[in-house]
Amino acid sequence: MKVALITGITGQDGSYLADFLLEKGYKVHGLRRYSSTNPIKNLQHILINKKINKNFFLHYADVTDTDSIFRVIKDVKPIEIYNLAAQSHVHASFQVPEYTAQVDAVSQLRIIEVVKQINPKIKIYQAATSELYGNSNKKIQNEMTSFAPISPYSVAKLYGYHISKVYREAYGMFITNGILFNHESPRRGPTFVTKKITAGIKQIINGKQTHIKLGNLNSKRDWGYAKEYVESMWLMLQQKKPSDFVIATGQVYSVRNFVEEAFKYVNIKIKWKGKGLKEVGINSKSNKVLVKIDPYFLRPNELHYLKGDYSKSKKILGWKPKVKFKELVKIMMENELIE
Ligand code: NAP
Ligand code: F7E
Repeated sequence: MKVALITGITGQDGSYLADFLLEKGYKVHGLRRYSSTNPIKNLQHILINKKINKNFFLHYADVTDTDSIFRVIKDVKPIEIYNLAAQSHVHASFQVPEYTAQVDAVSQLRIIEVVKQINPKIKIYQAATSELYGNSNKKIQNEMTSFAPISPYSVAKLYGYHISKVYREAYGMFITNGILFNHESPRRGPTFVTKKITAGIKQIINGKQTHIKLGNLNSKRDWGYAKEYVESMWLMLQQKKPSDFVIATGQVYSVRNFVEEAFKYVNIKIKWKGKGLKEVGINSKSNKVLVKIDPYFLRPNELHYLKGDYSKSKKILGWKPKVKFKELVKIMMENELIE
């Protein structure tokens, strides 16, 4: 039986990847932190399912703690490691930059070094990110586009990306960087903009909140569906040679578009009024203000536009996105309203 180890298993991607690998017949091990506030929310469905939970194991460890990483890798003997653990919030990385560097940069080195010592044949997936591109002057970004990170998060991830390449080239280790563009789902953390919008709409409908406070409505992202992005991680580790791959939809929508589409799901048409910090989103029928701008959510440095070219992944991995923007919003809203 194949054995995989997932760091960040309690997060959005880690939990979908666990589902995917269990379905493929893997024995799945994951790291959980003592300090997690809600460590098993995304894993509850696995833990209660007797058919699959016999192949599922959680271990207390932290990617900033070398001894715990060494112990788990030595005990578990994985053939594949998916390093998804991160302080993954870009805005938060401006508030905890040093901590972000420890978790998002140095931890990848830590894992690679431990693997090199225990069994350098273990394949490693590193969660790189479209944030590496920063405000690129290219209209569409691919594996050849140069990086220009603009946040402590993306600078830390740039280290993770390069150190993976260094060990790949210097020691022939199988380490692949997945350059994934934004991907969302009902399991997205509550402080990321898509989940904040869908959860906010539910609160408004239930009369528990009057409006949603947001930051920059005009930034544009290439948003895909997390559940289908995790398959690409696995595909990357099944190749003969390690490489780096962009995973994206090739379509771009703004935060404003997301707000409009999500409200449309509950039959509310949003009209916009005012400018800058005074701009508001209004229910076009009742004239109630449903969206306000709060400067707290503006970033010291904003990444304005991302659009990914996934043609290399399509050609080599045979991967392409199925769920596009409108379907993604529908999946998230549908789930929000039944939760
Ligand atoms: P997420 O939901 O924020 O999950 C992050 C995971 O990392 C959680 O399981 C968290 O555990 C764990 N973690 C944080 N610090 C840790 C530590 N010190 N030791 C061990 N585990 C730790 O992130 P995601 O959206 O699933 O993303 C997965 C990975 O892909 C991340 O590396 C992210 O940076 C990267 N990425 C994400 C996107 C995206 O759009 N989602 C795009 C590109 C790249 P707790 O539950 O204990 O907090
Ligand atoms: O912001 C704007 C915000 O925090 C998206 C992470 O998974 O994807 C994610 O990073 C956009 C930004 O995601 C709010 O300014 C407006 O322009 O949902 P987000 P992100 O920063 O793109 C990349 C690829 C990763 O690698 C990261 O790990 O939305 N925005 N108003 C807001 N964003 C938030 N969070 N909250 C707001 O109120």
